[in-house]
Amino acid sequence: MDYQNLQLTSSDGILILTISREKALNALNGQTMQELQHFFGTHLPAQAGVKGVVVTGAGAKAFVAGADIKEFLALDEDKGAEMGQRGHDVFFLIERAGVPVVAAVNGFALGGGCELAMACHMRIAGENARFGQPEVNLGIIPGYGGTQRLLQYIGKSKAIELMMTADMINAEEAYRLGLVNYVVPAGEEVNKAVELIQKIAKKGPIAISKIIETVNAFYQYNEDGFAREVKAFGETTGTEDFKEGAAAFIEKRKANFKGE
Ligand code: DAK
Repeated sequence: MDYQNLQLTSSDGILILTISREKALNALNGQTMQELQHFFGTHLPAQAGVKGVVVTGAGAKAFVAGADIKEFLALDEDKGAEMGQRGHDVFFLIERAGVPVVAAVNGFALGGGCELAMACHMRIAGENARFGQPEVNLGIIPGYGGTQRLLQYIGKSKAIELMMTADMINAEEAYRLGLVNYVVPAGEEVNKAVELIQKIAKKGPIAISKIIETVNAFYQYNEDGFAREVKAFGETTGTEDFKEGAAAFIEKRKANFKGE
């Protein structure tokens, strides 16, 4: 698929995915959602040796300012439900990716933009980042998983307040609440995200994918996360990576993981 609204670059096995609708503050229109679905559902799983993905927005002002409000007027109940289902499908694909996905939040992350950042495994905020779920201003509620993920990250009390008031919070507050992992000077978000992925890439890749799977077991599927952990732990002990990691420790050398 040729992407119109996504720019994809690659550096040392890390894919940088930039949502590129700068004039609309990178708002997620239907086309962009289709492209995200293709990237995370088809393109990424077909790539070998990818260490991780950084998701960011074009320009210095916005990560993503939400779903494209200008497309809303064409919605009726059926189209709205279809749009909602696609959004959930896409954001689940991101959350279930087998490699780390890090949001580099370079400005406004509002509504669907905040939800996109929350579907990523970690978030790096530039000092100018602003987060919020302002859907109530439009008479709707967060519809791309925000009602669930925001409270997972920051707790029910503050999540309800932010969703009901539509207030925006700045990067420092987002860090204090646990919504973002790091705050960096504006313009440094992608570099920090790459640095984080490079650090993770030195670990056993199967273990990393099992951590994603196990954490998701509880949060996404309402499964018994402890039972899933027992299963996934067993699976990691059966890998060559585990033998290599243990041998490297004993031999006082760096492990050379192969993802086997
Ligand atoms: N959609 C479309 N265009 C947008 C946009 C958006 N969300 N946000 C900004 N833009 C456009 C503006 O219209 C403007 O375009 P022109 O007028 O120049 O053509 C351009 O981007 C620059 O924006 P501003 O002129 O407004 O820039 P300011 O610096 O003055 O303000 C702002 C920046 C981010 C504070 C402001 O643009 C703003 O408040 N934007 C809207 C933020 C927002 O409310 N976001 C949440 C959208 S609701 C669903 C599931 C999920 C959702 C929907 C349905 N289903 C289950 C069906 C998600 C909903 C949302 O995300």
